[in-house]
Amino acid sequence: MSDNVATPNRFVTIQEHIINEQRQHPAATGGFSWLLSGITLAARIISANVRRAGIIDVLGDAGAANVHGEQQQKLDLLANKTIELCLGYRGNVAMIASEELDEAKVITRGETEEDRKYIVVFDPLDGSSNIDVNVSVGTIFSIFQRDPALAKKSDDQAAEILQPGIKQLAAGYIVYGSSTVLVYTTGEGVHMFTLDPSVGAFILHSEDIRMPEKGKSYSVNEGNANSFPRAVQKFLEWCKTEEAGPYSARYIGSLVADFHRTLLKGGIFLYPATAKSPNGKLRLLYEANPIAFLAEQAGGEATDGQTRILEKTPKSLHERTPLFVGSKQEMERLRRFIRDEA
Ligand code: AHM
Ligand code: MG
Repeated sequence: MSDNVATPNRFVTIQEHIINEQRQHPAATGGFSWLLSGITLAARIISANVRRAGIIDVLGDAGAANVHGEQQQKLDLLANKTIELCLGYRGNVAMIASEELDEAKVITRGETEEDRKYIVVFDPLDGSSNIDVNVSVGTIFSIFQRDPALAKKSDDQAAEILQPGIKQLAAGYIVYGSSTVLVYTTGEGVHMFTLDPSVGAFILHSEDIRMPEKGKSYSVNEGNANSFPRAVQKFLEWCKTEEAGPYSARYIGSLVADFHRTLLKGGIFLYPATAKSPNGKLRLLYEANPIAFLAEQAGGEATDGQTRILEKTPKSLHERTPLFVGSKQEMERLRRFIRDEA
């Protein structure tokens, strides 16, 4: 067994891991670790609710639509509230924004204005339309430092959130699958933890995960293929040829779960522009950015077909983007099809 896998002789909790990472930055005050621990607390609470869905009354529509016009599920709202509560009292969060909130929320509970230096954006329960049928769902988060220069340019304080993904301090996701797994990066590799529900702790599973350079599957909602850009259609045709493998198709319909497989096994995930979603379906700030940060940290790539995701500057909170993310070889092959069709 390799050294970076938890064995009965070595249990590393996520708290310990975060503190060890922080020690490598002598100027760190510990505030950032405190913030990350708020996210892990929220993850444990959401996981407990997801695990009891069907027993407690959390399944089904909440009876309202979010800013995207999508029906909110009870668990969407519960997960959103849980994260708000777990972060809102940490004292160093200035603003939060979420898929389920129409607008960014300014948090005023910090001790001083200087303490309130972080912005957290999140998708509280990604893939929630799958929850009623017991399919994996997840939480995605992304953390930025405030940028007062951006605020000065606008009357809207939320303008500080509109930073390119390259400025993320940390990002990660929790997948509520056959086990609950948390994956995060602070820009120094990608690390994965498994929740031990009996003791309520996230235990290190593997450090510095590398995405294989090539995988065996592609992941896309092919029901929309007729309206994909021609280059994407051609790439998918190629994936089915003998020359290519052929690749296997794997699509769960929960970004977190589809990306988690891609991270560990390699391959490619695609959500291109479609007739129904001409700018793509997924949201730049709290879906594509954190996933792109993790992918790059693991040696993979993420683009919108033209531009590296992490270099896109969002113009609005809920901006959508096409997303192509995966192993180096599949991303290079896709790029060639896109170039040939240009
Ligand atoms: P959600 O955040 O409202 O749950 O929507 C995002 C989800 C992603 O998890 C997933 O990749 C995608 O929507 C699936 O979309 P589709 O059903 O069009 O394939
Ligand atoms: Mg989502």
